Amino acid sequence: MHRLPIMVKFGPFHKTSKVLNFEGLETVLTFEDFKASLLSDYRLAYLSRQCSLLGRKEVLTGKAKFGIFGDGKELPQLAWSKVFQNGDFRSGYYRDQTFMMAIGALNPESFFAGLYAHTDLDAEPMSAGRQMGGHFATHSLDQNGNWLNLMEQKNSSADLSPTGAQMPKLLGLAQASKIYRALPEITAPKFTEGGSEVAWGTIGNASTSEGLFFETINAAGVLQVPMVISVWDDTYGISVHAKHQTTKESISEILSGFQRSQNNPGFEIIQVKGWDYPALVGAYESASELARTKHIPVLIHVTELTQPQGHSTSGSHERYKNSDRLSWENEFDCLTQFKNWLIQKEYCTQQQLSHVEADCEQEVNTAQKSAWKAYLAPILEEQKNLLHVLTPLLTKTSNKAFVETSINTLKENKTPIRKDVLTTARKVLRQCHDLKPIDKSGLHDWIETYQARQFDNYSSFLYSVQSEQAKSSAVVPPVYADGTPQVDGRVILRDNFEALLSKYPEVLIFGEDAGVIGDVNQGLEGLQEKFGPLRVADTGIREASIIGQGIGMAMRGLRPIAEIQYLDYVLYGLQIMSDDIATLHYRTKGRQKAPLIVRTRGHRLEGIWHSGSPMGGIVNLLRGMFILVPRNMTQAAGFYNHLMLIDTPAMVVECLNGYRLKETLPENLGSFTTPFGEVETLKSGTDLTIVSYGSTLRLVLEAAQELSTVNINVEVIDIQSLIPFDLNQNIKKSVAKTNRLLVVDEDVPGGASAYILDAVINGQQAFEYLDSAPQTLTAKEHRPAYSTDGDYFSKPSVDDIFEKAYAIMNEANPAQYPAL
Ligand SMILES: Cc1ncc(C[n+]2csc(CCOP(=O)(O)OP(=O)(O)O)c2C)c(N)n1
Ligand SMILES: [Mg+2]
Repeated sequence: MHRLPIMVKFGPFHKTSKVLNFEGLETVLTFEDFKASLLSDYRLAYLSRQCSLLGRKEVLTGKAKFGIFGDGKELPQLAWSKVFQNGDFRSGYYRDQTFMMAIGALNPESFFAGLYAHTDLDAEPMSAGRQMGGHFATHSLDQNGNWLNLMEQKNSSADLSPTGAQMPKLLGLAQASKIYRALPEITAPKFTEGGSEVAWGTIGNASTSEGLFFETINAAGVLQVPMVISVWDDTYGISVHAKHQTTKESISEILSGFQRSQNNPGFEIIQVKGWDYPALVGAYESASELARTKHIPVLIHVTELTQPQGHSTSGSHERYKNSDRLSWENEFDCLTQFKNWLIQKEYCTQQQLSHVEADCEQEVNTAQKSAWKAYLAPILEEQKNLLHVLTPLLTKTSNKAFVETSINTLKENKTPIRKDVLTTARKVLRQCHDLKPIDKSGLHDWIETYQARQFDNYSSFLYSVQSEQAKSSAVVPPVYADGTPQVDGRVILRDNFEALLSKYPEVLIFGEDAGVIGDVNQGLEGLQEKFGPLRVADTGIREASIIGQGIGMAMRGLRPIAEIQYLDYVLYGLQIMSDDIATLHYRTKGRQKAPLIVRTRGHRLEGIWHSGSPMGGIVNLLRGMFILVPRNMTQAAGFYNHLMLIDTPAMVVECLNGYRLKETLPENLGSFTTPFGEVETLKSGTDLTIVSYGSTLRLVLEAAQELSTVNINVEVIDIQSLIPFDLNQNIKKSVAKTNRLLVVDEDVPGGASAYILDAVINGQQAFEYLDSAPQTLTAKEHRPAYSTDGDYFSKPSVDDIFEKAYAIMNEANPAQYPAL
């Protein structure tokens, strides 16, 4: 679609006027061009509106499952799109279809493809049908997972449904510009040109009630990053009025304390009515200018917006809006107001606009039909193929009547979905249970092939290609010089981080107390002095947006290491890791990534909030990330080095009680690697396999020592890497030797121990080698109590491990191991 540059200033129009085009160059626009640009804006707004209207019908008539649209928010998005430049990023939510159309990333046909969940990425580039319609994205990666040149395109990070979840990454997307501007030694032509890229956020008025919003706003003010956040204010959050959402019912009013002043940096806060085209264009121009040139964050509160069709297809807004409100929404619909303004100013005639409207209606109808046909075509083909396989069975089976019904039901289905197809195949297989294997092998094969193909459609790309390759890549062991001294574990980490910061200019480490004092355990001691306050940085106490900084910067080519001070406080960042990072590669079918490393420390130390080990929750919520649990700092450093070579987001949990334990300092800092998904046997044995990880391993080894005094020879295995988990199945090999298994874990019962047991017993099929019931030894259900006695009575102890292992042996051979 041809769209013309914008006017710098609105006012009386002279024969020619100065304008700013998309590249920021001044050009001259004639009055005719200017009018044409207005008409083209009206056209796009109207086109987008028609998509919303027809979209709702498609859901209500059953062709699509759910619809949430951008009607009522068209005008501000047009104004925004005029100042959005190549290299810029959007982090928004489901109302932004007009903007996505304006930057050329969405058209009516792909809009409908998204509504129908078309699984072809060419037809549905946002997510290949994995996300609901209205969840937008552009591609940052090519089909092989390599970065595209983000400076040659307009970018949108992939949307999320949880309200406010677009905020944390927005901070990082904006901060990347600040880093690139301040550190020109980072060569990143695909991501920046002198840090002039703006990160643009959008959020609904009600969603500003979320903590993530306030946390991000405050952090952006502190960091002074080029972030422009637009609040689309339609007074409601589904049915809930602003009076229940926002103090004084106005987000810009309550945030007015953030307004910058002459001497005090802060936000620029702009309030503008969502139906006032010239005011909107002016607001976005000045926001862009401030953010782009001066890195000043801006909040644009766009008020008086409407929802012509209510919130979504799930309900009707007549239930909660009174007739006054509904008639006001009618009158102040931004499209209506824009049209009135165009006519009143004599920029367009009624006739011109009617013509455009008729055109758009036709275009949208045609696009819908074509998208539906394209969505359905492969499934109709699959249906046809299956019917070919099924029909011959009729002459063979004794259940002909049932099979015939199944076949006819499928045949008569003119709009099948894949579930209809596969479920018929599986049902007929059951109905043909009387047939010999040879007679139904065709159907068997068809089902197998079909299911395998659907893996690509619905389950692929949870992890990147690189991360798959890394699982089998060669490991670089640590090298030790003769007579190398033993040092505190934290020194190994510190010196290794120093090596990484020197080797990779794009590495940044930040977190609470990470800067000046070099983290609470001195693993970054002296590194801020050496590498500067941007590369080794203190942050506010705000875990979710620390993660967000990491996500956004990783999406723009940097290699952030975000530090969460303690494992117990990962919970504050867990939601956004789970919703955003862990799903990003999957939800874009491999077209976006955020190779963020989350560094934290935990396991047993002291008290309820400094010795938690909620690893079960973490492994369950963070599928899509690597979860690494090194037992010492050399293993941890090796993981950091290894992660730098791949693009998978990961969390590394250092042992909180291991920083002062002595380890030998390797020579090849920054380059030795700890393998992913590989266990390490710390002690070999023949009677019982004990698997564990992290801090608990030391207790296991101590117990193993004592067990040997009563002739129990246990094999001790360090899992090291919970995700990926023991790819070579070495635990199973150990169990094949010992025939007994004990999982020792300091998480709650049914936490990480259940994950481990499932992986070994079901995943590795180790049950066939077991002579004793597989056992787990875990912490108590409650959080660990304070002090040494609290630890002893809350977490597994050497005594507990000894007794549990002994009991297993006693049960197996009471004569040799009489009850204690
Ligand atoms: C964390 C979370 N809570 C609840 C919801 C359900 N939900 C979806 S949209 C919405 C209202 C959002 O209103 P607002 O932010 O004003 O945006 P609008 O839809 O009005 O544009 C709610 C409650 C959600 N998606 N995520
Ligand atoms: Mg709202």
